[in-house]
Amino acid sequence: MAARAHGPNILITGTPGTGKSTLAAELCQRSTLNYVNIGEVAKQGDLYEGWDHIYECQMIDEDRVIDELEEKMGQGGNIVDYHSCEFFPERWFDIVFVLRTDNSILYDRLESRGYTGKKLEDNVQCEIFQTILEEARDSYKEEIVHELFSNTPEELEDNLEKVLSWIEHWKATH
Ligand code: DAT
Repeated sequence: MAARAHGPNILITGTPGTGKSTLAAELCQRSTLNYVNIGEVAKQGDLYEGWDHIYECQMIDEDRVIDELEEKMGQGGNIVDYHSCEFFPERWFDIVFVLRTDNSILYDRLESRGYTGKKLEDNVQCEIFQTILEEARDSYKEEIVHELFSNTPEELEDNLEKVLSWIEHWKATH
């Protein structure tokens, strides 16, 4: 099959709670692209390499996740959602969106998700220090990395329209 026969591959990344899965799921509803939630891929294939005692969660086995997705990503047409971005092969993505949320809004979202203590504080710090944005800029060509603000339903709608028009443009030019 020709490379990217099913369309472009898009990475949606950002601190937990910035709205990645909300945006990615809605984009998949409104386009022909396929939703790839890395947390779900790891869960379905039991692709873990141990327990993280600090954050009390499974640690995903990055190499096995990459092997699992390699063929699908080669075909194209995927929207990948994950809160980290440096371990993916750079060649996988045609564009990278980094979602950003104001600290106080993010704090409330994570608290209502049940995050407390260190997990809550560290995730808010991660957003304050723009950790994921810098990781994306270090890992991918600068011109394909775009920051999107995701504080309000209006911004969510703007982001949907921006990404959908980028997808249409990609399809018209490939
Ligand atoms: P993530 O997948 O990055 O962890 P999410 O999509 O689960 O984040 O969103 C976290 C919560 O915030 C969820 O209750 C939906 C809400 N949300 C997401 N984007 C939003 C936006 N732009 N405006 C208001 N609420 C939003």
